[in-house]
Amino acid sequence: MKEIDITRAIINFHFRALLDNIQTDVVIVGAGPSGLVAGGYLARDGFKVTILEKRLSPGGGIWGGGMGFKYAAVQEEATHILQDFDIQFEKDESGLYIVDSLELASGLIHGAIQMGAHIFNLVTVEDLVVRESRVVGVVINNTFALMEGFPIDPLTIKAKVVVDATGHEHDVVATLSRKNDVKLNTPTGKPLGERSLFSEPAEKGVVENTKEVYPGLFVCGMATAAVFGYYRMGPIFGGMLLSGERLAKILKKKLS
Ligand code: 48F
Repeated sequence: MKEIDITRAIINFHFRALLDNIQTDVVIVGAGPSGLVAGGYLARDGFKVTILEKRLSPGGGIWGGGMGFKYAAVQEEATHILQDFDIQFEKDESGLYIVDSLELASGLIHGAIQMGAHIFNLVTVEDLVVRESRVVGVVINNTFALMEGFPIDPLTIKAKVVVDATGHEHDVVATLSRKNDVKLNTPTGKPLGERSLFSEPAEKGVVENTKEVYPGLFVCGMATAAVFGYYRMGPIFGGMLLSGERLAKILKKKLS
């Protein structure tokens, strides 16, 4: 075993994967529950899916359950998604289903990769490529470079559609709106901002508002609440999973 062989193999595999993804069908920004579900289902249906995650660990807001207590709740309507990703759950006396948040995070990551999605961690989407009033790609940089504030120019990925799955931050839509004179598909043409916690309508709102917010740019998961002015819901994850599933159906129709 030679050290140089380890190094060569890692560099070869990484850059082969990266080169294979610089032109893709769907870029999903953010590897939280909604992005992972959408990415997994789309990849399983044969689309090329590239998920970009700025942190070291994909999984977004799943890992901490509620307040660091490692369980999360899921409604019955979403348990078929848990089954698709081979994640165990248990019925609570309230009628809700409870999952171990560590299994939920790792199961969604593993499932999405097994279904064929490509996840790149430590990659931050810092901007978009917009041509003729349409989002046609993302501008990416190394997370550490951005954290340190180094003056390093970014690279780009070309995509048929881009998805903002960045959660509360709604980073992609916020950047599009801030940097360009664009009118979003919202009542004011701008992101409306998230409202305080109200679980039941929040869970419905997140699924209903999974849609195209600007030509070529879709929104799913918690980012929908921030963009369309809905409530947050706390550690109940059915809405996130169903939002990812709904997005996959919408994009499958659009891209087919
Ligand atoms: O927040 P997050 O888990 O997104 P989600 O799918 O799920 C929300 C729930 O976790 C929870 C909730 C549920 O009941 O309220 O909050 O809507 O994951 C979003 C991911 O996007 C990454 C971020 O690190 C996180 O892992 N992210 C955010 N901005 C960027 C990004 C960016 N500019 N580039 C790349 N990744």
